[in-house]
Amino acid sequence: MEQTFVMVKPDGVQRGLIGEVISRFEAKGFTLVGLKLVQVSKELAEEHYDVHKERPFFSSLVEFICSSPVVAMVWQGKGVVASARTVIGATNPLTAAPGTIRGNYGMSIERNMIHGSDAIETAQKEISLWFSKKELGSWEPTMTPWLHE
Ligand code: IDP
Ligand code: MG
Repeated sequence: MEQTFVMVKPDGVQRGLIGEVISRFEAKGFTLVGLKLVQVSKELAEEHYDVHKERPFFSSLVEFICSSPVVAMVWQGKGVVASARTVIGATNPLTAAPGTIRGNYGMSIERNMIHGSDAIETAQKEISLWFSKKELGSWEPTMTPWLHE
């Protein structure tokens, strides 16, 4: 089953929006299979954002992600990678569609509250970077037949 990595960034945690993020994915129908609060190390942040290492904002992004705890999650479900990105909204919260998490709660690209993997392959890489196999649950919610034919 498809899985994606979602992280509530330090600003989302500090603003008390962890529950809001979890509620959105739960209500949509996705299944939570991994969840933890992490004080991120510089090494982990640099590895996670490795594709952006040449960008001018890389060092301030890494510093920000390490500045206060994040909440790391793995969500599972059909089409969850692309769907989570839709629920999260565009990178810049000012132009993110209303109704999306970033559209509803953010104003700045440097403080856009949440991360979601951008492709199935990236999701697999990020899940194994952030979680050990033992930390991931395997379960099927009893509501599944009410969400899928
Ligand atoms: P995404 O989070 O929507 O996938 P990416 O382009 O992968 O966006 O960028 C990763 C993160 O880097 C963004 O969520 C944002 O926090 C930060 N970022 C992206 N572009 C900029 C920028 O132009 N200035 C400052 N920070 C940026
Ligand atoms: Mg990205």
